[in-house]
Amino acid sequence: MDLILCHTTADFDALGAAVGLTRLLPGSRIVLSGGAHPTVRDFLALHRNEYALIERRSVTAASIRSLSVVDTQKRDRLGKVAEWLDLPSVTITIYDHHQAVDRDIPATHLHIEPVGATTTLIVEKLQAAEIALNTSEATVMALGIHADTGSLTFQQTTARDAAALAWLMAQGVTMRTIADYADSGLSPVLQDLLSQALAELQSEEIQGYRVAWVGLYTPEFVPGLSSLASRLMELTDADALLLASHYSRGTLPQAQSIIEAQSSSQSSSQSSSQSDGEALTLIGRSRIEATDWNQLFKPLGGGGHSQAAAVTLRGGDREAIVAQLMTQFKAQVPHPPTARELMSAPVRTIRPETTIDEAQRILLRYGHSGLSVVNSQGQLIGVISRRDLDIALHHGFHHAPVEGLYGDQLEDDRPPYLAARN
Ligand SMILES: [Mn+2]
Repeated sequence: MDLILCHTTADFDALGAAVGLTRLLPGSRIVLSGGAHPTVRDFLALHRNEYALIERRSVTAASIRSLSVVDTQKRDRLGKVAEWLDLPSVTITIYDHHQAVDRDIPATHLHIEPVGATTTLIVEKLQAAEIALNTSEATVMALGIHADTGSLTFQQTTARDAAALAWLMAQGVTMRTIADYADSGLSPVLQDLLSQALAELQSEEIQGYRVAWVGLYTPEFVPGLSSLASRLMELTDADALLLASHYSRGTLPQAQSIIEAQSSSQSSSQSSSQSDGEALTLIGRSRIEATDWNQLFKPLGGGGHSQAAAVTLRGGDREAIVAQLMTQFKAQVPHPPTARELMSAPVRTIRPETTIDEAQRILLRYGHSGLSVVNSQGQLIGVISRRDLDIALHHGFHHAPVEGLYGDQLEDDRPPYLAARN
C-alpha cells in the first residue's frame, strides 16, 4: 500500500499536495496523521468523499510499501503515524517547501524547493506527466496555493506558484469554493504557528467560561503574534486566551508589546532596541467582563487594555510565569450572577387588603418591579408584579384590594426540606 501522510492539524497546502500525489501514485491513499485545521475540517465535512482518504486505524502497518510525506520534514509533525517511518523496507519520499529545517525524517527521495506552497511542486510534476485533474482535485490544490501564498501576496510567493495556480484554474477550479475557504490573513510562519497552537492549546472551564492558554517556541521573534492570538480566539471559541511565545534569538522591537496590544494588524514597528537572547512574549486576550490582562501585565512592564494586552520578558522561569498569570487571571473571572446579587432588599410587603392605588405608589416609591403580599402572620401568600398593577389600573380598579390580582396558590421553588420550615 502507498500512503501519503499529511502533518498533524493538516492545512490546505498539505491536503492539496496530498490529493495531487494520489494522481501521481495511482491507488495511493491519504492519511491525516492528526486532525486538520478548522477550516480544512469544515471543507472536508462536505468534500471528504471526493478524495482518497483513509483512516489511520484502518491501515495495517505490514501492508505499507511506501510513504510520501508532504509539507513537513519533522517526525513530531506526524503524530502517531511517525512510527511507520521505522518500518523496514519502506520507501520514504518527502515533498516540502520549508527551508533551513532540521530534517529528522529519514528519506529515500527528497523534493524540497523554495516555492510558496508544497502543492506547487506537485502541480509541476502533474504537468510534466501530462495528467489532467478533475474539478475537485484542482480546487483543493488551488486552495493549497492560496492558503500558503496568501493568494499570491506573501513574500515567499514565486512565479512558479502563480503559474501552478493558473494551470489549476485552467483544469477547472470552482471559484465559489475558493472564495469560501481561501483566507489570506496569516503569513506561512504564522499559519504554521497557528496549527501548532491549535494542537497544543489547553483550556479549562472557569465559571462557565472557556479559558485557554498555549506556549509556543520559535527560533526567532515572529511579528504578528497578536493576529495569531485573535485567530485562535475565533477558531476555538475561547472566552480568554494567554499566548506565550518563547524565542531564542533576534532583535526585539521594544515597542512591540504596546503595538501588538493596540492593533491586530501584522505591521511591526522598527523603533527598536537591538539586543539578542532569549525572550518570552505574552499576549492576553479576553471577552470576559471584569477580567483585566493589562492589570496583570503592568507589574511585568507590559500593558495594553483590559481585554488585550501584551508584554515581553527576558529571562525568568517561563513555565512559572505562565502558571502564575493563569492563576491570577482565573481568580479575576467573575462567577455568574446569583439571585442574591439581583434581588432587592429589604423586601417590601403589602397586605391583601391594600388597594391597587396604594400598591402602585409603594412600587414607584421604591423602584421595585414587584411586591410580596403577606397575611397577618407575615406569611407570603402572593406576589404582585408591576404589570399586574398596570393592567388593573387600566381597567379602573384603583380602589380595589390587591387580593384579586394573585392566585391563591403559592408555588415554592425551594427544595422541600426548606419549604417545610414555614
Ligand atoms: Mn505549506
